[in-house]
Amino acid sequence: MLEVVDLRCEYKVNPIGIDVRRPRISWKLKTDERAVLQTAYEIEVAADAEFSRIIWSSGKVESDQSTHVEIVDVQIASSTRYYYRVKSWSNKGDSSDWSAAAFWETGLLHTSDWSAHWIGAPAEVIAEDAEQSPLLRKSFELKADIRQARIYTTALGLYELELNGARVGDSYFTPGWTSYNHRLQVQTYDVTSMLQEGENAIGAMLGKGWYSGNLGWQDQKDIYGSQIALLLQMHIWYEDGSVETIATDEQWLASASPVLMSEIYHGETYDARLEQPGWSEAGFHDSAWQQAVRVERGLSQLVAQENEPVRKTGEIKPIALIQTPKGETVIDFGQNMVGWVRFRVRGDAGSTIEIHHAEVLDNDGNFYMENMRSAKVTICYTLKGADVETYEPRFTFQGFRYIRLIGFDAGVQLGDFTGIVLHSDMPAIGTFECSDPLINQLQHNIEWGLKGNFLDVPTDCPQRDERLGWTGDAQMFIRTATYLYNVAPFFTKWSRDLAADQLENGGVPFVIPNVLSKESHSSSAWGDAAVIVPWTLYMAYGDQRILEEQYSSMKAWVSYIQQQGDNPFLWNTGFHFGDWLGLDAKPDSYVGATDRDYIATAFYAYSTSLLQKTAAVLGKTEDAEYYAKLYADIVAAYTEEFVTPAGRLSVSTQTAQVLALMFGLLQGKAKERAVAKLMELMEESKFHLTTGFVGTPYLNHVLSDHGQLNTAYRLLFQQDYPSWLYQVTKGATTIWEHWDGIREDGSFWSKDMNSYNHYAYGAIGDWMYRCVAGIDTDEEKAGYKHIFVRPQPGDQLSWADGSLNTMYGSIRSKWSRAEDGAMELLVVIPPNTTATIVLPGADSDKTMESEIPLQQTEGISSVEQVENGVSMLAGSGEYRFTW
Ligand code: RAM
Repeated sequence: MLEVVDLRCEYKVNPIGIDVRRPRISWKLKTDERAVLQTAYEIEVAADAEFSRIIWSSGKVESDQSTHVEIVDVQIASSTRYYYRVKSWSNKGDSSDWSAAAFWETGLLHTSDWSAHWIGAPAEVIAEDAEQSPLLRKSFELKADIRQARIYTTALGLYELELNGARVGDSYFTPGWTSYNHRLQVQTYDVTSMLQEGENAIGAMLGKGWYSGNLGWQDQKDIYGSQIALLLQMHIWYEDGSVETIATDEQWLASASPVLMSEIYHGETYDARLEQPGWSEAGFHDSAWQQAVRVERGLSQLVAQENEPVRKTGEIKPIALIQTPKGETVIDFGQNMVGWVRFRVRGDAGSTIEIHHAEVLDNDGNFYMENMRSAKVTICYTLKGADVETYEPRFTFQGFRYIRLIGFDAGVQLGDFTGIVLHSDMPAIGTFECSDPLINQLQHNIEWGLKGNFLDVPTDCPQRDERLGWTGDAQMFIRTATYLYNVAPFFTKWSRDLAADQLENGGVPFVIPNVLSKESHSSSAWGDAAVIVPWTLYMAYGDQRILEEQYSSMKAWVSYIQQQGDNPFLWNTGFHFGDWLGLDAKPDSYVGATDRDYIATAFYAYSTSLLQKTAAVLGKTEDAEYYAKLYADIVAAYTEEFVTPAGRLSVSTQTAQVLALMFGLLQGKAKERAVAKLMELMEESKFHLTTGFVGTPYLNHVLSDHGQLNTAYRLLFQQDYPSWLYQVTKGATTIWEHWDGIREDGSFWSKDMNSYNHYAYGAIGDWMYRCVAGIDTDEEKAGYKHIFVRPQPGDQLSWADGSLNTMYGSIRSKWSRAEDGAMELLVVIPPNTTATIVLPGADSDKTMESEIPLQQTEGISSVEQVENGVSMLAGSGEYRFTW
C-alpha cells in the first residue's frame, strides 16, 4: 500500500504567517514494498479542509519529484489559509489515496495591510539612556462569536507578548536577529482561544536585544538604533463575517517593568517589588500609566518569519552542589549548555541574590569567569518577599555549565535550579553511534556545540562578548550541521542576511548580521560562506531555490576576489585570518603557518568551482562555461605560483596539502607527492594534527579519499593533545575553540580568547557520518535523491550506526564486525530514491550496474550474500549484507 505522508510547505508543518509567493511543498512516500519510485503526482489546493472549494489542481503530473514542488498558479492573498493534499503513483502500478490535508497560511503580504504604527514608551516612563524595559498595554472590547484571531507583530529590540494574562506563543528572542536595516521578521500567532467576549487586554514587554543592546567586544551599543519599539496588529474575524483590528498606536499605554536591565551578554537585573500583577489583564487599573509615543520607522523592511523560532528545547537538572576552595557556592549542571537558569528562592522583600555563569572551573576547582571577557553574564534578582519566588530571565542567554550563587541562604537546594536549553527549534534528523564511548561523547559534544550556537544565527560561541555570526565558522560546520538537524530554513534566513549585508563590490563581512566596522570584511575561507553555504543546502536538501536566490551574491563574491590585486587568477592581497588557530603558528600568533595567499587562492578556486556547478544546476550555460574557464585559469595560476615543476607544493604544511587535495587542485605526480608529503608530516607530528580552522574540517576526508583510511582513524582516536578526543578525556561536553583550551597540566590556554563551546572543530562530524557510517548524497542528484552508502570501517570500532531522515525519509547505515571478523551491513533506503551501496574494499570496476531499481529478493530484511568487492544500485527498502 502506498501512502503520502509528512507534508511540508517551505519545510514546515502547517506554517502560519508565511509570505512566500510561490510556496514549495514536499512529501514522503510510505510503503512496505521494495524499490518504490514515484512516477506521477497530483496536488490539490483548496479554500477549505474538506476540499469542497478547490482553488487549484495540478492534474496528474508524470514526475518523480516529491520535494520542493512549487505551487505557481495560485494567487496568494494576505491572511488566508490554503489547504493542500497530494496523491502519488508508483512504479509498482500502485497509487495512493489523497494524503491527509495540510495547510499553509499567509501573513500580511503588503505594507498596505498594516494600519499599526510603531510605538514605544515616552521619556517620562523610561529615560532615554535608561536600561529598564518598558511595558505597553491596551484594553479593548470584543463582540461575541469570534471565529478566528491572529496577531502579526515585530519589534525593534525584543518583545514578549501577553494576552489576558497569558504568554502568547512559545517563541523566544523574537523577532530574531536579521540585518535589521534591511530585513525585520514579523511573527504570526493564532490567538483565537485566548480571546473572550467583552473586555480583553494585551501587553508587551520590550528588551534591547541585538537591536540596541551591547554587541561585539568593543562595547558597542545602539548599533541599529536607540529606541526600542513595538509594531502589532491583531485581526479578529467574527462568525458574522465582520472583522476587527486592534493595532499599536498612541492609545496604548506605557509603564516601566521590573526588568531594570536586560542585555544579551550581561544578563538581567530584576526587581520583583516593581511587579504590577495583572498588568496584561482586563480590569487592571492603568490610570498611572502614560500614553505610548509614536516611533518613526517605516514598514519596508518587514518580512515574514523565515526559520524556526527559538524555543525552550529541554531542561537540565543540576548534578552537584559544590563548595569551592574559595568558599563559594557553585552548582554544576553537568553539561555546557546555552539558555538560562530557572530558580526558586525564598527571602525577605528587598534582599537581592545574584547568579553568575561559567563554563569551567579552574585548576583549583574555583569558579572561572575570565574567558567571558566583558560579558557580565549575571542575573540579579531582588525579592518581593513572597513565600517562594520563581524566576527566569527572558531577553538574555548564557553559555555555561556552572553557576555561582551569591546571597542565597544556606539551605539552598539543587532542586530549586533548572537549566533551560534554548535554541532555534529545527527538526533533529540525524543520529550517529558506534562501539567507542569516547567517540560517542564526541558526537554528543558536536551536537551540543550546534544547539548552543544555533540561537537564531550561527554563532562562533555563545558565552563571551562575541556570539556573532562568523562566516568562516558557519562555512566550516554547515555540512556537519545538515547531518544533525534540518538547517535549511535557518541557513536560508542567514544567507539572505549575508546577501543583504554584502558590500556593493561583493565583499562579505566577517560576521553576518554585520555589526563590525566597515573594514571588517572579505577574508578568504570566511567570505566563501557566500558560496559554500547555499551550495551545501542544495546538496543536503535538493533546494534549488536557495541557489537561485543567492546566485547574484555568490557571483558577487567571486567577482570581488577577481578584482583584488593585479593578477585576476590569484588572491595575494588584503587581510586574511589564515589557518586560524593552527598549531603551526608562530609564538603568540593566532594564525597557522600556511601562507595566507595560498589559502586565499585555493578557496578562490574552490568557490569558483562551486559557482560553476551552481550555474549548471540553474541552466545558465554561458555562466557555467565562464566559470569553468575562470577555474582553469585560477588552477593554472595556483600551479605556477605554488607547485614546483617537479610537482612539489611550495607550502609544506598539513593544511596546504589538505586544501590542494580536497579542492582537487593537483593532478598526477603532484597529487601523489602531496599525499606523500601529508603522510610525512603526519609521521613527523607522531600522527597528530597541526591544522587550524581552515584545514581541520577536510583533513580526515583527504586522508580517507587518498588511501590513508588508517591514518584518518588514527587521528580520530588520538587521545593526547592535540586531538578531538583529548578534550573529551578532559571532560568536555561541547567542542572547544582551542585544541588546548585546557592544557595537560590543567591550566588554561589564555583568558582572552578561550571558548569551550565553539563548533568549528566539530566539523569532524561530517567525516563520521559520511565516511565511518558512510551516508552521502550525490551531486548529480542532490538532496539524497540518489544516495551513496559506503561505510569505511576502521579497526578501532566493532560497529557504527548512522541514520539521516532526509526529505525522502530515513536512511540508515549500520555495520558491525563479529569477533570472528564476519561483517554485516544493514542499509535502509527511503522510497523514491535510489542508492549505490559500496561495500568496504569494493572495487568500482566491479560495480554491478543494473536497471534502477535493482530487484532483490522480495520482502523486507532479506539477507543478501554478496562477494566482497561489489557495489550495487538499490531501490528503497531494507538490505542486509554479510561477508
Ligand atoms: C574569533 C571568533 C571566530 C573566528 C574569528 C576569526 O574571534 O571566535 O571563531 O572566526 O575570531
